[in-house]
Amino acid sequence: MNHAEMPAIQLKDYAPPAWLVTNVHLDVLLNDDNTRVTANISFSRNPACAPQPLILDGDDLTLDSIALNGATLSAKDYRINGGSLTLLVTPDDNFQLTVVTRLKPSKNSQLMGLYRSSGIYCTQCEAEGFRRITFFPDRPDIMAVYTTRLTARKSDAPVLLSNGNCIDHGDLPDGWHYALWHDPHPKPSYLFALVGGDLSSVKGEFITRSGRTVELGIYVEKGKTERAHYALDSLKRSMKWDEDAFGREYDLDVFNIVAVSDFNMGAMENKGLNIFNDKYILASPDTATDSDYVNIESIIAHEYFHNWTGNRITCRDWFQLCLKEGLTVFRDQEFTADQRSRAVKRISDVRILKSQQFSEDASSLAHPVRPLIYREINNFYTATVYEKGAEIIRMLRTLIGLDAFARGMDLYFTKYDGTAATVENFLSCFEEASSLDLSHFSLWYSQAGTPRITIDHDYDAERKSLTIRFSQTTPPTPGQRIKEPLVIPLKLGLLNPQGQSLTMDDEHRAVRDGIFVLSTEAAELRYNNLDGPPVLSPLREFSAPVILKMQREDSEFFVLLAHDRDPFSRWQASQDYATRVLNRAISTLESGGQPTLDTKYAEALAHVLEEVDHAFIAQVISIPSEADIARDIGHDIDPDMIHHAREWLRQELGRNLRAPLDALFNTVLPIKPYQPDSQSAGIRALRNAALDLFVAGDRRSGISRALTQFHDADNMTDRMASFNIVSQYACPEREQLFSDFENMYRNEPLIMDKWFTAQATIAEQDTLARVKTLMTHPSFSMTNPNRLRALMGSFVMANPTQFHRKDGAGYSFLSDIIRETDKTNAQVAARLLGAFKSWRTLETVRRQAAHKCLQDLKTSGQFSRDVSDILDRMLAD
Ligand code: B3K
Ligand code: ZN
Repeated sequence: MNHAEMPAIQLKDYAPPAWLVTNVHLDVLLNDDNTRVTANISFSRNPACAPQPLILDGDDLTLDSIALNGATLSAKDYRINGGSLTLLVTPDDNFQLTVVTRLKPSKNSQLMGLYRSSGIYCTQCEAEGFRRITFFPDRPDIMAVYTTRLTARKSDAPVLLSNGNCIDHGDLPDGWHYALWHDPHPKPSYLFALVGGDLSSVKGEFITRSGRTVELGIYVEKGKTERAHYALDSLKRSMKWDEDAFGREYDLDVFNIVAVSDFNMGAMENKGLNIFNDKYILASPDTATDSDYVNIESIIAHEYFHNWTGNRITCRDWFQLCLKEGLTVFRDQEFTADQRSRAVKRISDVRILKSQQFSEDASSLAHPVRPLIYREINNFYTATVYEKGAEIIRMLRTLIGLDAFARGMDLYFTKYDGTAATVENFLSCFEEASSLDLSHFSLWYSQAGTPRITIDHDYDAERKSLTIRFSQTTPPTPGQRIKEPLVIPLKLGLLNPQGQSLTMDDEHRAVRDGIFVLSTEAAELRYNNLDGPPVLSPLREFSAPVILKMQREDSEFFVLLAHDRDPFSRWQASQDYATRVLNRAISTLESGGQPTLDTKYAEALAHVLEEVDHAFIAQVISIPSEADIARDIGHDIDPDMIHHAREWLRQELGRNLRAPLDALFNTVLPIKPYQPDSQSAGIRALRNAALDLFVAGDRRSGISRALTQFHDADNMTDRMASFNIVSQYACPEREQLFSDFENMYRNEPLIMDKWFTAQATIAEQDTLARVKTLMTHPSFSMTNPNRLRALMGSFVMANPTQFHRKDGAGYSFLSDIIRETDKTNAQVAARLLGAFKSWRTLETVRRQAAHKCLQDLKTSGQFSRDVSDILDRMLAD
């Protein structure tokens, strides 16, 4: 496909549907490759629209029959054309259509619609998968009540689940059985789901605040129930939190979650029947790391929170995707902050935002949080829609205050419950609650790109006054050359050089509760009666998703790192200083010199190591990633040089911090028997971040310490951390370690994924060959998305020196993978292709190689809409 063949869908063309659906009755006979779906769909004319023919969506369907009010239609009564079915007879204002389709779930490798994963029938309908089950007006503003009857052989699928409540079930002759599910809440087709299979479950219950009992079930592959308890516990905590924090109660008698092993993304919020990638359900201390636990907890919460923000109030059209995703990410971030450490959560969210969203905003794939145009909607489930979408909600709360924000949310839930809403609907609730005009603020939804804020400050010793000048500019992005100033809330602080907080008013009292709102291209603040030049803390809590440019002395970073009262700013100071050191080192290395490290940095870190919030310290001593450094440089990037400089800094820090690190292992934080709580996880995070530096500083004794940890560990976190550290070094013990690991875990696919990833991310010349060999490993499969992401995904996304090999071999490898994967799973192929998105920022040789590779790919054949769309956007001028 190319641009010309892919119609552009534009927000400005939105029109309400001429036909509405009130009820859908589905009768699904699950029978492997002869599955039959009978859909009885009740239509009614939308009185608000001019009469129009009925057009239904369909994708890759075999139509058995179609009947209007019970009378079978003949071929001349309808037309099937590409992806649609048009009814050629004019129906009454209310009518019923009966559509019978045949499906082959085992042959469905796209993992959209109804498919079979390890023998389990399951569905994925968001965004446009329902049309792969039956012909239907597959758009989110059509909300209907669904009743689903599932029939299967009992031996094949003893468990039969769908949305809503189970209202009947029973046995049928010849070993068959059925279950009837009814979901009373009108919903869009993308939230439909069914599951059939031989699954085990853990069950629980939750009593809502109004006293209703909800039956909870987590369904997993047989023999894995022991690993589903944490997911169940996370679900209960999520349900309670949504009642306490947002006043939202669950609304059905059951809530089920099913884990499957072939899944295109993390999880899906189908009404009352969430379907998950098993990676985000299964956990035990022996099989999952602390970060796996954190992910499980937050994804369970995210999908559960969608019940209100997404399901009861859904999106009018797919342009409004951020309405449910940005808001729900914000809600799950707040949940985790309340369950664990707020500061550490903010730091890790900002790390993700910068690494994924800022890089997207700076790339040829940049787009607004609410795009104006798309060709393939699956390509817009992006960090911009999700993470920047969440930042907009956070800024909104900062701007209008906690109380008005809570009132606005309540209004939104009351006014728009049961509807398919828009960003405008959402913002109007906050305008009403705060009496503020949010029209300028709403530009955050339509303007792409990361704003640059420049801050200059001058201290006038004679007048004892400080002037701070702010200016903002947003660089052009594809399709948007001209940018307007945005409304940017900046949480500011002033400290004296001894690190004490200065609380004082600016001349015009423009700063309220520490927040200055920059809404013009440039602005100025003045503080008087200052005895000396203060240190400015410019963006506490990362109050806006911006890139800051500011002239600062090295000493200012050390003051902030040691004393700022906002832990996020302390962490940011550590990262900014490290970035400065790395940039200087790169210049020195480029001119053939040998960099040296100012010992003040190690001294500052040594002080931090004496503190008590271990998870926070772990974040401070983890220096910026190679991708972070590349983003900071922004152009003519040489990944080898960045790698070299970063290795140098890790070695220097490891050497300079040897004594405190040693003390930390031996006396301050000795290994204790495993405990799962978040404080113990913080200790593990710190010990392992410390181990990483220690090994960098002293390879011989470090590796032996890491190997001991690997073999002695009583939990997966410590085992995996030591494994990942040793994998980075071409030491004699490494291959033995790889094979020990393989022998321990060869029957555990999710753990083998970690093994694939560790090997795919080695920064050595022969890694590409290693990856190719691993593709033939018995644990690998080209059709399982988790395996693909673990091996190829990690190589192309998380191994900058080897993917961007100067000879272009990494690029041709990815092209080959795309060509092959696109035939079976277009969504996964398009995601992998995203690894090229920053190709324009590379130095000339690599840039030309990447460009040529993309051009060759484009001309080499027909691709899915998903891949063609990404290719076209990456190559557009
Ligand atoms: N809503 C789903 C994502 C669907 C992706 C479709 N390509 C999961 C989530 O965001 O909660
Ligand atoms: Zn979501």
